[in-house]
Amino acid sequence: SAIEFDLDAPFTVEYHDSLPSTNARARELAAEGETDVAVIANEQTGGRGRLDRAWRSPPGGIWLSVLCRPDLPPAHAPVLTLAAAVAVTKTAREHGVEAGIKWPNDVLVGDEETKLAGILTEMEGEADRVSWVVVGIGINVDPTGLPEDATGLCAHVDDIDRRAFVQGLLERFDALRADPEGALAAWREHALTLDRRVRVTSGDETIVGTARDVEFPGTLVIATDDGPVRVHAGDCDHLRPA
Ligand code: BTX
Repeated sequence: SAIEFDLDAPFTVEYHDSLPSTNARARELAAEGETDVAVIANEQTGGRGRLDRAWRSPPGGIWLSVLCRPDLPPAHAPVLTLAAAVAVTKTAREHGVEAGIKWPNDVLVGDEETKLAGILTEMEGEADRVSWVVVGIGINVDPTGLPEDATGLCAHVDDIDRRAFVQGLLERFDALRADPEGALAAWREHALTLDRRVRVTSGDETIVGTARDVEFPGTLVIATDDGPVRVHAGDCDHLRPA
């Protein structure tokens, strides 16, 4: 099939030519008691972003979801989204694409609002420990037919070896998930959002100020005229330059 390639990954890998959503498939596997599985599809017919937005997933992209059961309380799980963003960014740079991270969950190329990749983390669990986490990662390869503000790896480099890309990505994610503080430090190093004027909408609220820092497990600290305001990733609807 188009997507099947032999990976030597730190996860059990399940390939599909086409799926509605790799996150939905990973959630099924979670319900069956599985863990440490990476679900990879060549195409998604019902890919999802945050807040139930649609995620365009044409054939030939990198659409994957990692299912794991980390020893973390649900409130700390956002650090895995940061870890995934770092893994995508470092791997893209290794393949010659100058990517950077926009808080909370987007990987962009260059300074512009051109989205190379998005991450959707879902979880279930009790107050003190997650039962499972699914980290869904969508990376555009061919930008044709994607939204205008999207880009793909092939817009920046001639040739992308998806097998090598996914292999590097999964290895980095595996290392970073075991090292939340390291993931946070690496996030800061690759951030496009810090020290910029931003406008964050969160429900009915709009916060305008300068993005100063990201604190564990992924909270953005914005310096406003009224002092610092902290925004949790899950509460952010949009972040735009201000
Ligand atoms: P998000 O809610 O931050 O971004 C979704 C928004 O991005 C959409 O409303 C649309 O404007 C825009 N968009 C849609 N498709 C694309 C695209 N291919 N490239 C760039 N922009 C786009 C981001 O959500 C999280 C996306 C996670 C996707 C992965 S793919 C594997 C896994 N399975 C699944 O169903 N979702 C995840």
